[in-house]
Amino acid sequence: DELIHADAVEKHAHLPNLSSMPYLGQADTFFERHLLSDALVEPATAYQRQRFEAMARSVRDILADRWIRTQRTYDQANPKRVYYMSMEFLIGRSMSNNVMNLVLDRFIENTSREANLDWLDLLEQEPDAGLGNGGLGRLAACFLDSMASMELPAMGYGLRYEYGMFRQAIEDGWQQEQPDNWLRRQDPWEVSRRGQFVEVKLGCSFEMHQGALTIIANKPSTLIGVPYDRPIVGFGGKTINSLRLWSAAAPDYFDFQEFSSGDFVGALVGSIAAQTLTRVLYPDDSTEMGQSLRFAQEYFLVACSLADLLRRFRRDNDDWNELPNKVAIQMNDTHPALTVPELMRILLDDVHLEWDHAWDLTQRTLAYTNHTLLPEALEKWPLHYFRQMLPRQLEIIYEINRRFLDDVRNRHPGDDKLVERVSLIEEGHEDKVRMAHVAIVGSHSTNGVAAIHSELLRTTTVRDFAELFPERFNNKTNGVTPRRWVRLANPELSNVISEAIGDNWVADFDQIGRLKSLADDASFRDAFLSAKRNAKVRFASWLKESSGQVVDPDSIFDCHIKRIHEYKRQLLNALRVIILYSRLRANPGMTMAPRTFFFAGKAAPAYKVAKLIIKFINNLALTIERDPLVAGRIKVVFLPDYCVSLAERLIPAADVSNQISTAGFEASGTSNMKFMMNGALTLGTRDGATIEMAEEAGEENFFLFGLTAQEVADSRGWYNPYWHYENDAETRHALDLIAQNYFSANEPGAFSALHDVLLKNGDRYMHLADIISYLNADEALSTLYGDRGAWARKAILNVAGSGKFSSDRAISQYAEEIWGMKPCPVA
Ligand code: GPQ
Repeated sequence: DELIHADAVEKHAHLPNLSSMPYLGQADTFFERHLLSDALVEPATAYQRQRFEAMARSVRDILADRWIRTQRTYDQANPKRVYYMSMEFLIGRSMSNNVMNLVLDRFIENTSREANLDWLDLLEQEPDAGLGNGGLGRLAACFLDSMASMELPAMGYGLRYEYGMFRQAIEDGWQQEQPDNWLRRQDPWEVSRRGQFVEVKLGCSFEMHQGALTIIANKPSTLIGVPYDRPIVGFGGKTINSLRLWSAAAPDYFDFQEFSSGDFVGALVGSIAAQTLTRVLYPDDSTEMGQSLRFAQEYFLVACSLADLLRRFRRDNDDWNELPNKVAIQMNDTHPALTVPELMRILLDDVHLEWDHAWDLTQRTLAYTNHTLLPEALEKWPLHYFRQMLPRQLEIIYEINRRFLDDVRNRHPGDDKLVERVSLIEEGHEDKVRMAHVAIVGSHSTNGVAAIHSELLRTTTVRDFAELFPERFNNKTNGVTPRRWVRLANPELSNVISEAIGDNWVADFDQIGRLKSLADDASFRDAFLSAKRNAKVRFASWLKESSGQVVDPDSIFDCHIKRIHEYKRQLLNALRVIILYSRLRANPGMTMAPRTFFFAGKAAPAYKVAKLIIKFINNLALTIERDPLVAGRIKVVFLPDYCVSLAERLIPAADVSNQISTAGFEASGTSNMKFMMNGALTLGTRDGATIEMAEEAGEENFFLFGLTAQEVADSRGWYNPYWHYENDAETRHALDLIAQNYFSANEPGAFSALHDVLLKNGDRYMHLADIISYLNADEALSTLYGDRGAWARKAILNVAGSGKFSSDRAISQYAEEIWGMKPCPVA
């Protein structure tokens, strides 16, 4: 049982010795008490889910003292605090992560033995907390881990969606969305703090009409935000921060007017509408989204969080000038950008500061992270949403804009075009507020999430702003936590690493660079390869058990797992597979290492092309499966319901990581980093953080291909997919197979829309331009696979070069360069 190491506490001698705590001696009684008094069952007859809850409660008991002590330390020291505001926190499961960070291996071992528990099976009882769509939400979760591990006084603010990201089922190849009612059973980690509720005043009301939440414009109402806290355990269990999630509720008092008019039931039923606001996460990722309820959710997050953090600030400080010295607010994309007008509203209307004073404090407190260059993903909210729901905040935005544009006119007299471009308001047949402009103008820092992304942000997307305020722009390349993504997800590889360089790399990931000198060490290579092979065997047996699918652990595990999006080019990967398949069919005697191509990812429910891509990959899988000519040589597997726990299983088993977005479109990517840390080789374009990864590992250890961002931009005007179709026989053959219904014999025409995307509609993401170089890189990679020593060497150099991509590094740069913060260790 790899998760249980009897010697773990000794190995982590530099961490606090939790095993000296008195209750660890009676672990089983601890656990049994929860079964008896919370679930009222006899331990012997308890269901596995009840055991999970009792175990989680036991772990919470252990961390409770430290959690309270962390808060007390902050209250006494009154340090500068950072608030990470995000509409998404994709945290996944908490049990094993908390156990790891608390170094409770021995406690778990004792309890499991004495209570006769199957620990690994118990872990499966916990649903993923899927409160996010993809990279942006997972980044927020990794950042929380790093902030706590680095002892920063930090708090995450988000929404407590009752329904997280939908569950994806595949039926007849098509994605079906199923609700993810993850809170159906009480979550053992969260603590409700009803006493700390806040009030949110809105210019509108909510009513239910035919089962749907409806906004009633210009009828002011009050909502209640109830906070639910989740512990964020820093590595070693020294610091335990909170993630505070808001749940919407109606005020406890009735609407007296309706009550006195006799409509007792009506007044109560009305309150159901309010509670519906935080019911569900919008399942859109980097796509257009304009629902007014989403707008209301965003305001609700901002209003609750600001009320809460300012109440705390006022408790500990009496001078409002201290605000930027005591509070940093990081806005995770523009989703919480209403923080700008809301903070201004409070400082003007409630605190009664002068405009300039309020504006100075606002700008110095706020900072903004941009996560995309895709124009359709930049939020713009119709003015009438503001008029209906937030009239005062709109007035404030107008005034911010008036002053800002006056300043621009002063600095650039006569440049009306510039004024039009930078205005916070976009005029058109429907006027809109440009939220990215609000965020940039209202804050002191705007950062991108990888070097190339920050550069393109400065030189293209918001170039005018970078010229007006150059000092505000900076880069913070993303990172991921090596605790969850290596130590926890890949215990066997972790042990191989620790045997070689000690275990300090878990907390100080720069140490991983020491593996470099072992890349040529034959016995280390062997240990490394054997850990990798065992991870593949484990994945294969999990897959067989959970779905019946059989994959060969001796084939190359080639992975492409992320949201389905045209710019991420799952279609390019599919074209590669079709061409390799065609080569094999044409020449069955050719030598080629056996391959398994894994795809996984969800499509936004309204994104038709993305859903069709899923169907296409599934049909491709079936066609290949049914072809005896290629049996045992290539296989395509679409893994349904991609989520954090699936990533934790697959990434350790991956040989090849596909990071193949059209250059210039993927802001950073973060799964690319997880693959690298787990010893996969990257087949990728020069995009996002992949560029920096190759720099760190050495380009000779990477498999880069395709147009650069510059080349993509330069050829935009004349690019013609038909040229590639006509001039490359393999490309043409692949497209013809699609057109001839080779993959849709029983569904003629099913994929004509995809054929159109690639040819008739101009191939916006330039798939065809990159096919040949993709295949060349692929061939170099699959040939290398035959030379196990050479493969191991490159893979080890990749792991060794991944030090920069720890979220600890990213967070220390945010803390130093944006927040101006220092650690506040817990006594
Ligand atoms: N990202 Cl705008 C999302 O996951 N969702 C979004 O709505 C937007 C961006 C991603 C982005 O596509 C990746 O390249 C980044 O690595 C990730 O954010 C974190 O920065």
